Amino acid sequence: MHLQGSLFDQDDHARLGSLGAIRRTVLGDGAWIDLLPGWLTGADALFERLARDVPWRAERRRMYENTVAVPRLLAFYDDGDPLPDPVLDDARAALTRHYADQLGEPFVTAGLCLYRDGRDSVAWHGDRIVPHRLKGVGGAPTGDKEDTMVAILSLGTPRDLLLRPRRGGSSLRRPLGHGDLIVMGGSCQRTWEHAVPKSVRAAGPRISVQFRPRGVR
Ligand SMILES: O=C(O)CCC(=O)C(=O)O
Repeated sequence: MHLQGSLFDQDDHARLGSLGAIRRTVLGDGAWIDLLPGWLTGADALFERLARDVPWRAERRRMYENTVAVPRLLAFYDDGDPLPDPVLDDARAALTRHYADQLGEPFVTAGLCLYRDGRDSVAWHGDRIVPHRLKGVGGAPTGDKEDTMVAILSLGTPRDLLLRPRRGGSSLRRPLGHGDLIVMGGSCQRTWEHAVPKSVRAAGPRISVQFRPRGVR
């Protein structure tokens, strides 16, 4: 795996910028995304450290009659687990502070994906809200009404994140890498889907770090 670093970010020390410059795009159906290109400087050096130090797992998943390899490597840090780099603790804390009023709860978990090259990908999906979170008053499920946020910090080679409305319609594309931040909010996980498609062009490695509130996977 070889990362072609960014010419504009030669910093070895990972540093977060201000979230004040983040820009919102309203997608419709109650969904929105916030984008902040280059939130983290020193992102390539952090990529190298995480690629080397994180205990990456290859997973297999059942698909109909077969078990197939999940086309990316994964690591998951649950609530309370020490994160693999202190700047990720800072990022999670900064996101929790910035979105406190809108989210009303902290970002707690960190899921990491390593896309080794253009053959690695993630298929169309919305993140799941686990059942214990879906109990409304009297135990009634409220899952179809629940809004949440998922914040993704991208490191390494930019890859396209696609978003499309579940009810049909065209998709939009955001290339994300080298320290870019995207936050998906409102109804985005239930009224829209997202994916990182395979790339036919040669693509270098990318790591995404997804921060989520409790009970969102
Ligand atoms: O890598 C990304 O930017 C997206 C990851 C993702 O959607 C997921 O792991 O659920």
